Amino acid sequence: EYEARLAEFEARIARGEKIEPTDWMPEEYRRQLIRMISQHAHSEIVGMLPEGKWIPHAPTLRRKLILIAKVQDEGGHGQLLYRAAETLGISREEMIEAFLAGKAKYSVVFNYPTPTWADVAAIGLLIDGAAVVNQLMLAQGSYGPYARAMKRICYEESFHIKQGYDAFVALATGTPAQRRMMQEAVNRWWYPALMLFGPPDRDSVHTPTLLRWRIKTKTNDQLRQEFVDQYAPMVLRLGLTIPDPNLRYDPETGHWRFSEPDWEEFWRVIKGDGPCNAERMAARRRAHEEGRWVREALAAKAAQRTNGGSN
Ligand code: FAQ
Repeated sequence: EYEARLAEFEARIARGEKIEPTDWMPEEYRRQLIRMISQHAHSEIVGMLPEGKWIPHAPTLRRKLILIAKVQDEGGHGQLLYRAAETLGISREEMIEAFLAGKAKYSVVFNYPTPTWADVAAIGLLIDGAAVVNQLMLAQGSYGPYARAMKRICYEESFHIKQGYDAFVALATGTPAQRRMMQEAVNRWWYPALMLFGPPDRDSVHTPTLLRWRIKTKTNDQLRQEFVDQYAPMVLRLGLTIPDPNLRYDPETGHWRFSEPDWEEFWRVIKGDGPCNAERMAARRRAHEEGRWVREALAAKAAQRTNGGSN
C-alpha cells in the first residue's frame, strides 16, 4: 500500500506536477518542507534586523523610504512563508515557539553586524543576490504553496537587488571615503553571502532527500558557483576587490574559481557563537513579548465571535 502510494507520488513529481496540501505525501517530505519553510520564514523575520537598524540613519529621504519598503517586504515574506508552512499541518505558534526556543535555525548570515551604511548596500546586492539565486531554484520545487510563494517573493527581491545595486554603485563610484567604506563592507559580506547556500555538498545531509523529491532542484555548491559567476564580475567592474586571493575566471570551464568560506566559523555561528546571535534572539524575544497583548486581544475577539457576540 505505502510502496504503491510512494511510487505514484514520485511519478507525479517526475512528471513535473505540483504536490498540493490535501494530496498524499510521505511524512518525511512533509517534515523536510516544514523544516525548510519555517527556517526560511524565521530568516526573513530576523533578516529585518541588520538593515532595519539603518532606517533612522539613512543618508537621504529617498533612501530611507526605499529601505522602509524593503524591510517591510521582508516581514511580508516571512508571513507568506509561515502561511505556506501552515498548509502542512503545523501552526504558526508552534513554529515561532521552536524558533524562540533555539530549536529551529535561521540563516547564518543575519548574525553578522552592519556597522556602516555601506553594509546595507552590501546586503542589498550580495545577500539579496544570493537569496534570489537560491529562491529561483526553490520556485521550481515540487510543493505547490512553497513554489508559488517563492515566485512572488523573487519578484519583490529583484527590486531589492536593484536598490542594493543602486546604493552600492553610489558608494563605489563616490568619494575616496565612500569607496573605502563600500570596500570594507564587501570584505565583511562576501563570505557570509557564500555561506547562505549552506554547507558544501559533501557535508550536506539533507540534499539527497531534497533532490529526490524536487524540494531542491540544485545543490548548495551548484548555486554557490552560480552566485560567484554572476556577482564577482559585477563587484570587480565597479572597481572594488573581493577578499579572496584565489578568485579568478577560468576560461577552460567558463566559471570563476573561488575559495570556500571558513566552514568551522559557519558551524560555530549556526550553533550560536556569532557576533550578533544573542542580540538577534533578544530582539525577537522582546518583539514576541511586546506583541503578546495584540495576540491576546485578537484571540479574545475571535472567541467572542464564535460565542455569538456581535462585536
Ligand atoms: N544558515 O543539509 P544542509 C532570506 C543548516 S534568504 C543556517 O545543506 P539543506 C532573504 C541546515 O538547516 C535566507 N543554517 O541543509 C533575505 C541543516 O540543519 P537542520 C534564507 C544552515 O536544507 C535577504 C544543516 O545546516 N533562505 O532570508 C544554513 O539541504 C536579505 C545541514 O545543511 C532559506 O532558508 C545557513 N545558511 O540546505 C532577507 C531558503 N545552511 O535543519 C533579508 C530555504 C544549512 O537539519 C535580507 N532553504 N544550514 O537543523 C534552503 O534552500 C536550504 O534549506 C539551505 C540548506 C540551502 C539553506
